[in-house]
Amino acid sequence: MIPLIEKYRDFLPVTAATPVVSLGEGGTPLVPLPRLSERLGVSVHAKFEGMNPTGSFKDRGMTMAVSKAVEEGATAVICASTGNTSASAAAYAARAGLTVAVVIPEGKIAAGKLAQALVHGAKVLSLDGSFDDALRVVRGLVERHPISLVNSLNEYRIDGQRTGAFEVCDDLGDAPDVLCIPVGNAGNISAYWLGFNAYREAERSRRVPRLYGFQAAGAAPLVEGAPVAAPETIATAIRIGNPARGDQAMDAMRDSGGGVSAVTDSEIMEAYAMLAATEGIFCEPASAASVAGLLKRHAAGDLNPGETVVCVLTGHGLKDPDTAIVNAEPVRRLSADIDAVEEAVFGD
Ligand code: AN7
Repeated sequence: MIPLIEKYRDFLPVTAATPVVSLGEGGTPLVPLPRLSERLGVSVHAKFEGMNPTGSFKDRGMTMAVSKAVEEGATAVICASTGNTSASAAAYAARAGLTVAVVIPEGKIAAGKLAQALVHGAKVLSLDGSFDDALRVVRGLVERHPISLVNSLNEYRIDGQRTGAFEVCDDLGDAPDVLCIPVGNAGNISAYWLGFNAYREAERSRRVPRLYGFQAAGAAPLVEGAPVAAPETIATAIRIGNPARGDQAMDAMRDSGGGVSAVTDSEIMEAYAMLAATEGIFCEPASAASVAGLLKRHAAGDLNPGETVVCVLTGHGLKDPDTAIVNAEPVRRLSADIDAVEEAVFGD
């Protein structure tokens, strides 16, 4: 296992004294999507971040945030979360021997993520409110207590998440033309932009991509230009109405020549099902927003033929089994009888 911090040590604010807390994060596959590429006339790849140790991209930032928290003498960490940050914080805190509290919006976190936070021993606190309420509360708490905030407001999280951009460039031999990425609290898209620019400055790549960010239509404050008081979407990971890094992300998209747009829940679920059924990739609904968004940008004429596109699939589909099952064909129940099974398998 090569810890992500070791692989990109030159680009990260660590020293020989930093205790590296790692679970083998990063090094996720850049998977070509041949069917989608043929359909769109561009070369599409998925950066499958679901292959990180806790099943989401959050691990890239969490290895940094928790390593630095230990270096700085913290004994406890806290975050607000729509689910994946809490799963990652819980795992890395367990690894480091820190106590961890996670504050989540009531009833709106996918089953797999909740299971992870619980099994790693986090104190799980469910608020009657949205993610935005949870973040407001934890920001207040860290003012009152010496506890380390590991949301993406923490700069070390952003430092670590820049490595996603580094890996994309290493795999392609340069940056892609276009990066499509879901946007919630707007930390990851901000980190990718910093990463692509840092890599170009270091002459490890020659260009930077256009960034197309995508929010769910019911939770699209950056598209609407104002916070959304009651965000709602099936993609619970990005059910966020007031992104902490919204301005930074908007600047990044503008400077890159890209932009932000919204995708509906039905567009998200179509892309989700298509990826699973025709490309063999099971990502969570929020992640499929990047592919739903690519289809929308393509239809609007925003892509040039033959361009290289990377869609960041931020989390694994196994995070949210309930959404997968509810939206699929029902399981057929049969008697334990060869004729019944034969009819079911070979009949129409
Ligand atoms: C699968 O876990 O905000 O724009 O608290 O889990 O950096 O917030 C999750 C966000 C995209 C959006 N895809 O990233 C949390 C949380 C998945 C996510 C996002 C999230 P940001």
